[in-house]
Amino acid sequence: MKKSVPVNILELISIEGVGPRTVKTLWEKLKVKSMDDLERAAKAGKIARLQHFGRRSEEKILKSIEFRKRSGKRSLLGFVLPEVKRFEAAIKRFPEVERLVVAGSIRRWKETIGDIDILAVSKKPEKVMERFIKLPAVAHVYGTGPTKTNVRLKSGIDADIRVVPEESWGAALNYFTGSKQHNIALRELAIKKGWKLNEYGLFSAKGGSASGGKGKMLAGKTEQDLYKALGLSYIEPEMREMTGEIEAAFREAKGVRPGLPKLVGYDDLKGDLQVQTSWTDGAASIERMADAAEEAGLEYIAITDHTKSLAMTGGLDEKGLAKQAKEIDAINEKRKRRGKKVVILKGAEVNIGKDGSLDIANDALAKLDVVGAAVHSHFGLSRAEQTRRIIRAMENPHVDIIFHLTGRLINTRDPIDLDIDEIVRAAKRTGTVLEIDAFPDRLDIKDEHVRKCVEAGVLMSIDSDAHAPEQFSVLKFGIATARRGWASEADIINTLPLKRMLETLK
Ligand code: DGT
Ligand code: CA
Ligand code: CA
Ligand code: ZN
Repeated sequence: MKKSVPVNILELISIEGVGPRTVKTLWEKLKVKSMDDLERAAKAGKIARLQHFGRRSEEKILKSIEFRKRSGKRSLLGFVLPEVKRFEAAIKRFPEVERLVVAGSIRRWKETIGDIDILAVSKKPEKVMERFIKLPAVAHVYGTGPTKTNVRLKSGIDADIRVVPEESWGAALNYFTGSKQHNIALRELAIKKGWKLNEYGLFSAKGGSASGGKGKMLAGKTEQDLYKALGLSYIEPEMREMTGEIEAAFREAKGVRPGLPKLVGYDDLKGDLQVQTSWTDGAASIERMADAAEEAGLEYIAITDHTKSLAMTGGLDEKGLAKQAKEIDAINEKRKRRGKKVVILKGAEVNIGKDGSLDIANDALAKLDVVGAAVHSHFGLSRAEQTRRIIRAMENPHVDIIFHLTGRLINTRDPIDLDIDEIVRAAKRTGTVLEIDAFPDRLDIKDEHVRKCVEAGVLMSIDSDAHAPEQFSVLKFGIATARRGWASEADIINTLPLKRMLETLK
């Protein structure tokens, strides 16, 4: 099949606006095999002349290709983490490895990552390197030495491994976790005290090192003792981005407010307020999604299928929502009898029109437990128009949450243009929750926006946007985004138990 149709389908459909049917037409009519072919055809005006295409779709395709090239090669953390975990587990099984952590941007839970930085403790580093380069996942060895090796994996991602001595573990972990800017600030703090900080430890005199230099080792066996010796409270990896965490950690250590936030924890969510089912574009029934949520340790979920103006998803109208409500009542009854814990809430992901109007009547919205509203079209409006549109939706007394506020798809689609500060003020004024959509290519709102909400006292939800039972596993990326935005448990509405969560909604 591949020989008779030599088309790079995955590459082509990764371009926004190009689906399998378009790929077929482009191949049949223009022999387009790759992104480069497509770009050439579009620039020559050949796409516009095809039936059902036209100049606008040609321009859209060119814009998407340009975006793809611009966004480069950083990988989405959520898409590569399963592979990273498998790789990590394989190395942990080496008998010579005593300790192992994946550091770098992965430990800081950045939304995209450049490479995998692995740090290990071993008394036989050469043996570790020998086994490491023989792992089946390794495609190419850039370089290997007694304590450091760089490779490329078969998936195309680069990985580094470094072996450090046990007594330097904390200093090395801190150094290789970064960020680089955070490290530099810590090193400057040390220098101010007349000390030296490097990946081997914190030393009392310049020129010291664990392996024989002058100066006494002051700290560095653990990260905790390192921060403490520098006069700081411990800073979580997600906050190490040089956005004020050093100052906050100083204040915390001295008992001055505001200190460091106590970040929302990875086990703190009690519910999920955005879940799709096979009533629209999800893959599974309401009941299966509830069972999966139960397995994921949740206590409640809101079913939020799309509404009627998203025709391609089979969006529900008022009648459809009423029918679904009856089914939810019946399923809740049945689950209760069987002693199941997860309560299913009635909701919707209501579509916001160009002017901020909603496609479901208010009396139908009033019957739902949770109303989410979201933008799915008109991504190109001006900042003023987009901002006004969202604020109008927030002003609807039934709209509890704005789902994936900016509509961005990381590496694929830019966010809509918004005045975020004005949106945050409007959310505060109207009591509307802003969602952190946890889907790995959304993470929307992003960490910076979370920080603004925390400062303004605007509540957020962390939702999976699950379209299939296994997708509750993405919630951790939303929690990480909240932590990167300095959010505490009290900032996240779905850390509340069901009754209090419902009372807190608008
Ligand atoms: P990435 O891989 O682009 O997503 O970002 P990181 O943060 O993982 O950076 P990477 O892989 O270049 O380096 C890993 C860590 O090593 C980084 O977070 C901090 C530390 N590091 C790297 N280069 C420097 C440097 O020039 N100075 C200092 N102080 N630390 C560095
Ligand atoms: Ca890295
Ligand atoms: Ca690296
Ligand atoms: Zn959907």
